[in-house]
Parts: sequence; C-alpha cells; structure tokens
Amino acid sequence: MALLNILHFPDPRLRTIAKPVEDFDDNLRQLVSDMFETMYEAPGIGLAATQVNQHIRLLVMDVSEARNQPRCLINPRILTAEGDEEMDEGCLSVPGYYEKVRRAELIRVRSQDENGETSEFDAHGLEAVCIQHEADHLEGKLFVDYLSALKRNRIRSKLLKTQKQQVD
Ligand code: GNR
Ligand code: NI
Repeated sequence: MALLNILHFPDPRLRTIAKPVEDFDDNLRQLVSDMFETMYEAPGIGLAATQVNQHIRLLVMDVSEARNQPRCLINPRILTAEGDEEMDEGCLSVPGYYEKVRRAELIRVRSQDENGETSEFDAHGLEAVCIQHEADHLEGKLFVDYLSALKRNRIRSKLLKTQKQQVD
C-alpha cells in the first residue's frame, strides 16, 4: 500500500491524454489499490490515474456517504448522455476551489474492471458528475476549463503562488 502524489494545476502533465489499459496484471491491481488509498485519504469521491501521473485509462471512485462502495472503471466510455445539470465541483488537482459546472445528468457507461470484465450501467446525479469529471482527466481536461479565462487564470496564479511558497 502506498499514498501517491497528486499533481496540481497548472502542471502540464495533467494535460496528457491517457492510453487504453491492455494488461490486466498485478501491476495494474497494485496501482488501483494505491489509488483507492490515495482517494480515501485525500479525501475525494474520485481519482483519475492522470492525477497521479499514470497516463492510462483508469479511474477509481466512491460517491457513497459511508465511503464503502469502491468502484474502479477501466477504459471507461460514455455511450450516451442526456439532460443537463449544474453542480458545484472541486478537484484534488485544483485544491481549495469550487465552481459550478454544467454536465449531462444521465449517462450510460461501458467499462472494464481490474480483471478485464466488461460491464454497462447507467449513472445519474453525483455519480454521473464524478464519472464525467474523471473521464475528462483522462483526456487532459480539468473542470477549470469550463470556467471563464478570467476565473481560470486567477485560480492558476493563486495556485502557482502557493506552490512556490511550498518549495521555498
Ligand atoms: O473529490 C472530488 N469531489 C468532486 C465534487 C464535485 C464534482 C467532482 C468531484 S471529483 C473530486 C476528486 C477529483 O478531483 N477527481 O478527479
Ligand atoms: Ni479532479
């Protein structure tokens, strides 16, 4: 078990497009386990491999109140998306900032688990928002990309400033 380092905006590595997972081996299962540990410790409701500098199509999540419903999505694909909803979003890679983002309210998802088994399911509400947020990470996209350039640049400057203070 290990806690992984989470990259922070505007780190350019967060802009990497993740590659499909092909090998469902012990290495992958170790990464999944470390990502769950990192997500629960943070704490967060989701974590994409991109955020821990692993550029493969893998995300973990748990949107339950009791934090006892771990879910791992590998090579996830959003097949269909319906409706609109606006929710306040945060991101472990953009610490301290919460802003409204508009997303689909109902999605159908196809993904694999850590053993390579494929399944399909519908998601709505917070679960749907989380999957869309994590799927964006795998495309190198962050929730701040949906904000105005003014807001995004303000967040970038403030985070850069705190990052510099941490190095000094
Ligand atoms: O912990 C998280 N909370 C959250 C809240 C609203 C919308 C999306 C999220 S995901 C975020 C964890 C994270 O950064 N995942 O990439
Ligand atoms: Ni995020």
